[in-house]
Amino acid sequence: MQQLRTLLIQRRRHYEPNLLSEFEALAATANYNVIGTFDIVGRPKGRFGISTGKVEEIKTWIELNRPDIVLFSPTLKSSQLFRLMEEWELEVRDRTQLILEIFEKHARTPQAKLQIEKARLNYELPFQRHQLRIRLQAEHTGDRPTAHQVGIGEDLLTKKLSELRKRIALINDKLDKISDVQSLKKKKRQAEGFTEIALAGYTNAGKSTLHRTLTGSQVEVADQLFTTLSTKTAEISMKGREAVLSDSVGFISNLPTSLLEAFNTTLMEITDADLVLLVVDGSDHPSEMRRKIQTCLTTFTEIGANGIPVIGVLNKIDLLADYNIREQLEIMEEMIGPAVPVSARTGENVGELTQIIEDALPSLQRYRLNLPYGSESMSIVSWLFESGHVAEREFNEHSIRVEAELTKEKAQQLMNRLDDQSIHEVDDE
Ligand SMILES: Nc1nc2c(ncn2[C@@H]2O[C@H](COP(=O)(O)OP(=O)(O)OP(=O)(O)O)[C@@H](O)[C@H]2O)c(=O)[nH]1
Ligand SMILES: [Mg+2]
Repeated sequence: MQQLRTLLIQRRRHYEPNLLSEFEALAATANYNVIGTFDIVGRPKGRFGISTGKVEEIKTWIELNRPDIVLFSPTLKSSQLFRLMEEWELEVRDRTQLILEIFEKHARTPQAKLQIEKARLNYELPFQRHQLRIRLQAEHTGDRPTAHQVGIGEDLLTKKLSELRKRIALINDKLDKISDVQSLKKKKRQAEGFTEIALAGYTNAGKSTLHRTLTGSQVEVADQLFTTLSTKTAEISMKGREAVLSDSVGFISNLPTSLLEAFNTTLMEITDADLVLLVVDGSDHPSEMRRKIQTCLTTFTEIGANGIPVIGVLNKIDLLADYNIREQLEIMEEMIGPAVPVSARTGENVGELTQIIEDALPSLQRYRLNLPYGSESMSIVSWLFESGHVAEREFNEHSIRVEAELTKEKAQQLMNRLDDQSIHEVDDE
């Protein structure tokens, strides 16, 4: 595909961080060829989003350098985008459209495709409204449209918007069906006693690489933003318990709300976990690393994942000197809590991470079960066997005696099924 010669424009307030290099990485991921950049520091202006002086300055730049397209960060109002396009006689897309394009390019599963279509439709509703109004006005050059003509336009607009809303409702139905199947699978895993661990972190931090190293999965890894969009769950071996590790979509500053909403079932993987591994790219400059961690913590709050135990994973230490590792770890400990340095790529210190994960999981307690011979007891015992919890057993004609290592939650579930005399904690001593 022909690469578009692209001008990137970033507008930010003086207290906002410079995200130009991240904007460039987004543009590169979407296959744009960046030929120039503007970093405009100042207050947002109503008409164009930037001052008319800047609009003129950029117009001159465009006449000289002839880009094919302009990408603008942050997100603009539809009216501002249209005015800039008119002024510069060029297509202008904002950061949200750019992120949507990347998601579209990387979507592999039907669920991810539907989620993105939903996000795009929600994002485009105001644009459709605006475009129809403009078209209507153009049809009445000079004069203002009569009340009757406005009425016809409004009918068209209402029709178009109701079609879009119908499509969104249909997508929601399909997505609900997919998520019903997923939650069934999840319930089954929980019933089987699996511990759920989720990888989370800024996009490109190395989550999928760590997933491969810890589980041997073949998830896609690339030096691009948003390579992973759908959740992949695989078993991870942990001493004395069964656990799954899930890899899913990464975070970014100012993730468009429409995307956050559309991906909420995917993000639930994190909300529902017993433990979250927050993967951080240690090769970033400390201030950049702080900004990304802050974004992750804010996103946790937005998706309701607060309160879940978190272990910080300082990744890519193969690129760091010992001195930098210590400095970055201090930042992580201050912002997140316990943190472990690893290289997901070389596998360095990953054994240590596994140990720390095991220690962080709720500890197992040994229980003794005395059960009468019968089908109900057999089904409990076979579940205990299948899930590898049985430490000792003794069968005779009338009863079954089993000792099993269980989490407190699991034991509570069993207690609800059994009478009080049948299950007891066993002291380690
Ligand atoms: N040097 C080094 N590079 C790494 C390490 N871990 C991951 N990477 C590289 O970082 C880039 C991103 O890795 P991914 O595993 O795809 O990152 P991700 O967090 O899953 O990214 P998204 O799915 O796009 O959000 C790839 O080029 C990896 O090879 C590491 O420990 N050391
Ligand atoms: Mg990934």
